[in-house]
Amino acid sequence: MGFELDTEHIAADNRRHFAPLQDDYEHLGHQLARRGVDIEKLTQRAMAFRVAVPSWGVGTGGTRFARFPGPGEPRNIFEKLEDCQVVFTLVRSTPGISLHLPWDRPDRVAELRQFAERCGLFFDSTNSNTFQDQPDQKLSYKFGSLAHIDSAVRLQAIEHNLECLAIGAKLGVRAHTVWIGDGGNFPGQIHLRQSLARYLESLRAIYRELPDGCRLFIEHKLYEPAFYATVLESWGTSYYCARELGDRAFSLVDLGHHPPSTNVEQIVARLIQFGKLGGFHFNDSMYGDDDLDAGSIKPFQLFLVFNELVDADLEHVPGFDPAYMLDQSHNVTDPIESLVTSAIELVRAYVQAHLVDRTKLADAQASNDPIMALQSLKDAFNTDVRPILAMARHRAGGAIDPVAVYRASGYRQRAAKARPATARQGAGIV
Ligand SMILES: [Mn+2]
Repeated sequence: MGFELDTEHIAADNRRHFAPLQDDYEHLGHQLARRGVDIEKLTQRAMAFRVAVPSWGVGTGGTRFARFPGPGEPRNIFEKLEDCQVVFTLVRSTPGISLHLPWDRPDRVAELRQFAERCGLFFDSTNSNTFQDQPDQKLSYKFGSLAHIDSAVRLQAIEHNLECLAIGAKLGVRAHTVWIGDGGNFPGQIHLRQSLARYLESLRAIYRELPDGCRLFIEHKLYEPAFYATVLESWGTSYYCARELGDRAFSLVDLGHHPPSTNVEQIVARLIQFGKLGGFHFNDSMYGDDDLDAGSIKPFQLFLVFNELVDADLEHVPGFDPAYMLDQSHNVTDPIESLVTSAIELVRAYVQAHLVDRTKLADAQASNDPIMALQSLKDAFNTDVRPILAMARHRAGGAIDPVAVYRASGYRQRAAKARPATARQGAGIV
């Protein structure tokens, strides 16, 4: 490609920022020491945190009204990996890629895997798509896919998922995620119980073919594209299906797939307790969308979700091994900048959750002291951990000030010259 982000450029910028960062880091270190916290342990945690980037996330997304493409958008999966490499180089916490099929179906799988490895990346999971029709497709998904009334459509949707599993096995992925758009727009359109039974039967056919070392994640969504009833509408139905399928089937929580004002952290806690939390699609939303950047609207909720995750991790809950992925639609931002800042928001919530004084919290709960319980959470949430995040990036070879470095690098301008716009398939978001 010839327009990579220059790591010397990052190093030079870091040298300018290092002295003030060191000051802030030492000051925070003293403050945390008074609370009995070792800042170095938190920095180690921050450096170890990983979240996967979706292959579809480096292109500009869109709404059902319009899509406004930006300059230098990647035109194929190789160019998408180039942009993912930029995100990884800047923040150092995003080496995993969540691959969408068929949007990013590789012609030569081995070549793609090697290319990813040369970029310092790997494929974390595959995602199937039976929510839209492809040009070469025999039967339409207009009225559903895995839960369709016609067994021939269901079979076609199953076979697509089996193809995903085969490609995923060659790429070495550890999970396959299924989200379907099946549902009804009007009361009476679908039989509520029979459609779920058909969905489950289709999933069983997929589950049976799971390669060794691969987990199946099922993703629920309250509504959209179906506006009256979605087949897999809630975490409860998702849990039921995952339990029916077997030990390697898990529920995936997309933060934006619930009604507004839902206690998502409690859903997370329930799924952990029931041994069925498989992974996350992180994003944020104000109303009913699942499109905004993680941590942009409800950072306290994100912190509370991570509080549950860290609590389970510290307790060594058996089988607890959630996969973290971003799933956002970047409609008005440079996708690289959104992915960089979102990845940082996740590390922030993760580190802050590690700051919770769990003894104090347990004591407050045991003595029915809601104010002290809340305060133990707020003490963690209100701690400005930016010096820890910046130091973690710096030590891992990333950028202290990643968005500024990226903008100054001219990467997007070079990409615009190297990648003239072509007609491309519309980006969707699940
Ligand atoms: Mn999702």
